[in-house]
Amino acid sequence: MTMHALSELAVALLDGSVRIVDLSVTLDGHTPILQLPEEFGWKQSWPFALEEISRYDERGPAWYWNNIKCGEHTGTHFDAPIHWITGKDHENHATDTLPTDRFVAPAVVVDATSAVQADEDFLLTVDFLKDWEARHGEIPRRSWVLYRTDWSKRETPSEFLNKRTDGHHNPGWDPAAITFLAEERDIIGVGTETVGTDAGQASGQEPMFPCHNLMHGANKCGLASLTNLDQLPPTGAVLIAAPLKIRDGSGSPCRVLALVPRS
Ligand code: 23J
Ligand code: MN
Repeated sequence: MTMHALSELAVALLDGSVRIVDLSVTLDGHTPILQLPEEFGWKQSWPFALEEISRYDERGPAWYWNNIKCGEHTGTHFDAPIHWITGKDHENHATDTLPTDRFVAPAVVVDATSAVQADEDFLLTVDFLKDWEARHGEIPRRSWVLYRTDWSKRETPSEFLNKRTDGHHNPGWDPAAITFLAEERDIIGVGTETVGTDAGQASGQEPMFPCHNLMHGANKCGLASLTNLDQLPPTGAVLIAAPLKIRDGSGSPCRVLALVPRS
């Protein structure tokens, strides 16, 4: 008699042969957020803020709760296809309408830490992905591709955002790599450790913000500000990443968890 996969999972979660790795950053007033370019900065994204309503005190003797406030793209967050103009005409492309199969899916981890150590503006290429595939097998369709850079290990918000006089500097994508993943591998989306899914200098790429442009143009999703990617195997993890069900939302902070076989 074969057990159902879910019964096996339930046992594995209990006996520790499947671990749960938290890929999310903590939200507080210091959580780094993207600054929009001055010329478009009519409104800026709200940083995360918390207002205490009561904490077992005169404002509420038995209950603790807070008001919270932030932009949709704050901390570890989900980018829905509707986020970018190229994705605006897809169906079911917003946080409330995305099919739930986007929220639980396998993940592969492409380790580019040494390339990024040598060049903080490193752009991941098709050749890099094909070299990864030669070692780990073809990237399965309907999976997340997580771009490990160890960028999340940067200790201060200013080191993490890495803003200089000529703008932000952090790794990103060669546009052809995004087209390859979207069209030839039919992935769910990509996840990065940086504040957004694109390079710091992506406003100067062609097309500008290629990951946003081409991923969302292909009705695919993004995850940004991930952490703990160094705790994942190159293949074999299952990701749970679901945005809040904001009506017509472009994205949402989310708790991203990875189920990982204990090695
Ligand atoms: C708008 C413009 C550029 C970027 C972003 C948003 C994000 O990173 C985001 O969180 O979607 S890079
Ligand atoms: Mn975003």
